[in-house]
Amino acid sequence: MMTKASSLREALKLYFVIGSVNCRTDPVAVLEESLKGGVTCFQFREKGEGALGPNKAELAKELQKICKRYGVPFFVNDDLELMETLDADGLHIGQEDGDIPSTRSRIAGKILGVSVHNLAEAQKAVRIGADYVGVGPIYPTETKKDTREVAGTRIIQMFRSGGIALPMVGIGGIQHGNAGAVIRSGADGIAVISAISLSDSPRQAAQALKREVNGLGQH
Ligand code: 3NM
Repeated sequence: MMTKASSLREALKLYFVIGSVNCRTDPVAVLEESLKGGVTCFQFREKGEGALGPNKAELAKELQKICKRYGVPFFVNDDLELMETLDADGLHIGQEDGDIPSTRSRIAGKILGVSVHNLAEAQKAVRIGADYVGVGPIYPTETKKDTREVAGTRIIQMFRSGGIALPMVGIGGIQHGNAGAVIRSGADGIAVISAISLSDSPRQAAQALKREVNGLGQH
């Protein structure tokens, strides 16, 4: 498992997030295609209307197996028990997802990602020992209903100039054409749901995003 910040930064470049409700077809196939297209890490986020209940663990296991096959980290959103049961690579939590410091101590040795929306939250994430932060929504999104206000890429610049050096990804409405701006603002990577999961070709969508993240795509 990677622990060094440099390899984590690399792994965060093209961060794909889904649960069953985010896909029009089989999530297992969607994930595998996205990995063929160059996704660098994955988060299982089984949330929202129509999400699976306790049997979500079965789907999570299948998705984890594919990530292992491709050598890509597998993170679990907001479910410490599931993360522990699967011995996943890490956990991602939001500000509303329980006590962050105690979560940190429970998952020593695993990657902890925290969603933050302002400098104070980002500074707190640094203090409690988060390994990376997710910042959003950068752009308007249809995928998550209860987001904060759209922040724009300026929030990433503001975090960086405010001294937040932690590995960082932007999330929310990121797609081909606006992904490069997120990186140029100082993020290490982009986290996306629909740009890949709802694409007719998750593989091609991932490829195009990867090129853009690597500075080879549209500007
Ligand atoms: N978190 P899409 S926005 C899961 O702002 C999530 O913290 C957000 O989906 C935040 O890539 C978001 O389809 C949804 O816009 C991202």
